[in-house]
Amino acid sequence: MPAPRPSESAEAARAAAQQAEFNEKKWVWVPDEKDGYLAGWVSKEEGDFGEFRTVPLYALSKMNPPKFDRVEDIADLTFLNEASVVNNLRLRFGSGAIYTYSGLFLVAINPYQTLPLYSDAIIQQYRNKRRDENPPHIFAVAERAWVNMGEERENQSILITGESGAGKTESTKKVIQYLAAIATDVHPSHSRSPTIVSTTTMPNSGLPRSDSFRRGHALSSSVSSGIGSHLTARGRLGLLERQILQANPILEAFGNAQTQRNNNSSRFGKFVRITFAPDGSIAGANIDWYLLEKSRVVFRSEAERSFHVFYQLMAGSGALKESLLLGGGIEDYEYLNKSRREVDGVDDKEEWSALKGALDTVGFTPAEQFDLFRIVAAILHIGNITITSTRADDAVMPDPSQAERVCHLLGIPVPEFTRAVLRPRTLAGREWVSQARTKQQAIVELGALCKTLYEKSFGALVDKINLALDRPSSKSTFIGVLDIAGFEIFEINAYEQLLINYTNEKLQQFFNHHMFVLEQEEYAREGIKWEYVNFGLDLQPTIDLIEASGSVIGILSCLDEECIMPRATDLTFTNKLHGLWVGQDTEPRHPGRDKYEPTRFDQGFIIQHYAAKVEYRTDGWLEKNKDPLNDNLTRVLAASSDRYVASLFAEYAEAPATPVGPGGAGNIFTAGKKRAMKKGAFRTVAQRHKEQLSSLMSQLQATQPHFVRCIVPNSNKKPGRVDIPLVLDQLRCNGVLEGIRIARLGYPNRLPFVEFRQRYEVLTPGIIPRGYMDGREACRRMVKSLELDEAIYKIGTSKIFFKAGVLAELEERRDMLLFEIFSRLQAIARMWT
Ligand code: AD9
Ligand code: MG
Repeated sequence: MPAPRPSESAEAARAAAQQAEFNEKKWVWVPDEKDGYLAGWVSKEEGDFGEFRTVPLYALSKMNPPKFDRVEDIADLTFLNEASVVNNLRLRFGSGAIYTYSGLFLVAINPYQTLPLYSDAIIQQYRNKRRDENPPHIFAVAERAWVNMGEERENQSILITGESGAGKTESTKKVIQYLAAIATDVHPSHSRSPTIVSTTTMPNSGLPRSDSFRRGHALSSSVSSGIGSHLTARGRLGLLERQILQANPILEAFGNAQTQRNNNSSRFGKFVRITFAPDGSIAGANIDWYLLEKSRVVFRSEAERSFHVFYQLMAGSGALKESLLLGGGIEDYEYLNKSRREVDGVDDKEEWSALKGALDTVGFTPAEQFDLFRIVAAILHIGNITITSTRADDAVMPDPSQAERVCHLLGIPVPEFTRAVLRPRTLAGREWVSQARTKQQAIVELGALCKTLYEKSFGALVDKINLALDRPSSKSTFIGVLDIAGFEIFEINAYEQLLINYTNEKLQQFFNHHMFVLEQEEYAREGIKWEYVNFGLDLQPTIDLIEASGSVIGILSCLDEECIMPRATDLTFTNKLHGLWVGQDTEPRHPGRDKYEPTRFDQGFIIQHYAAKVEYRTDGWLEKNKDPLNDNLTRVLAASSDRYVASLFAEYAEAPATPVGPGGAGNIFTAGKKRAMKKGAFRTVAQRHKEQLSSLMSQLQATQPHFVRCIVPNSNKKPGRVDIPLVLDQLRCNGVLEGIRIARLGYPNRLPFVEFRQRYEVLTPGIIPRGYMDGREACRRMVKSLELDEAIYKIGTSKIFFKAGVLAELEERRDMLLFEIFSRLQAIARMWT
């Protein structure tokens, strides 16, 4: 063995001492209710425990030797158990390392403080570098996506999930800022340095794609400015890049709100695709959105706010408010004054200016901006309409002035609006009749109108952004960033949770399948035989249970059916579900049958998801799924004299009135199956979501995916605190532990032959002769001499693969040996001094 250099030997001695100390006991992780896991050692495996804690052996997990402390990739741990994973994350987080890899995942823990991790210098540090050349970082993920896209000419996706407040939207912004910064470096017209211009304007049509990307990399060192607003201020970014960055504050104003968990919570999911021209410069962007929580405009808990834009507008320009008839302040509007009005540390007036600036940059004309705010104002006015009732319980609007404001803003006639709300016309048999609504019905109707107005206007807003930014071309490729709510388990789980969890089940299946394919490729490359099971398919039964339609039915299609049944209720729906899957002779062929259970007390059911069993309560599902708006109202709006309002309801323009069903005034769901559906219109929430999700999935399937998992460290938004049980729950829900489970099915630890030999040859002295020896043969001789069981390793063509835990044992043997050697050296040294 060659003599180690002094600093190396000091380091090695310390490591060896740590390891030796570690070796003295049998260290384990002991489950603990409060802290998740406690470090402990086994004093006795049986018998009298005295004051020690007694735990069954199966509850213990093995601890990794100290060499594995703070590893950058959790997959490198030799004992892959929950406790070790969470301990590693905790140790790293404690030393400011918020990012950690876990195989294919990047785990990001929200620091709840500004860290110096995103400066331009750091961007440069990640430029053109492989994952293992830098500490884990969101920039490394963006960089890899960018390089892969260039080299392999394949679209890329970055899938970011996590629970509310975990940092998904911040991560998304970091990715986009990184891409905008590096793509600007390659864009000739954006560069001011003459050397860059002369180099990048060289014709590059003859070059392979990767070369033109590389060129950008090589030149990027001359760039010294920051990202985001920095760059914008200095004019480094081109208009398109600025527009892309500025699309975000617009989306956040209209789609985000203060909630108890996050002061800037996204109340919708989004998939943002940044498209790149063949030279690596940004060619455009496109945004798809999912599941906007539109009910927030009408109601939310007292501690939360409506969407930011309401408060920004109220803090905004007086002249505009005047033309929107918005007198007074927040306290004067029913839809705002019942809950929180301010967010700590946020100045709505400043945000208003930022929003206006962003709308200008993206290219909204003053008239288009007015349209957006007109809808916001109309909603506030609708909220202030007073409805009372007559003695016969018919709804009336005692003060017409409020409806007049609404109608003025929406460009519709007051009598027709009032009639549509109070006494809509419906077909009863062959007769058209006006049916009076009760006060409660009319209030609900107005609320539904506000939700629809807001959602449609949000859709139009995104369409407009896309029109400004999207320049599709057959030659461009994209990097898509998905920012979508992660798996949710609340005290009470409603329809919204089912849709979110269904989405996450599909995304997890996508991950599992992707990991399976990569693992399979790796084993095949290394010529290793292994019994494959496609872990991606594990989740299919649960997915089928939710989404199946056709010969076997799923929960969502059952709900759709129930929505057009006369006299159906949430209870009849729930019973129908039980009828399908509970009991002896029910749908035995249904693949998802085992994943379904009835609840014992409440009206609901339980689904076995990959993350956990989740109990859903079915109150209100029929209404939520129908999302009904009475078609008297939609027709009035479709005929609005205002072009914007009319365009929002264009799909209802020609709709014939429908016969009344037992459910109330006409909407398509009470009309039975007779009515021909117009394509694009009148779909249930379930249908729309299934379609959107399947379009998202097929886009993702055509990309090379990258996975980011955001974690919220504590429930108090405090820096530096880690609530271990909370983190563990998230690791279970976000698929990190699932990924580890899958890794363990194979041979998770792998070392190139050279590395294996370098590190462990000391354990097999004299086995490998001096001079050259083939790496594979050397490994083969070493494992033989180490007497490793053939079941726990595989030798590939360039790497050796191990089952979990094998490396820990080799480490232990190695460090014991080294410790002995160092002790002896120390003794000798003492003799000489
Ligand atoms: V929600 O599902 O939209 O409610 P997100 O998107 O997961 O949620 P968000 O990105 O909005 O959470 O982060 C919440 C807050 O955490 C931010 O407003 C920041 O104050 C804080 N945060 C998140 N990530 C970082 C970070 N990398 N550095 C500093 C951060 N602060
Ligand atoms: Mg968010």
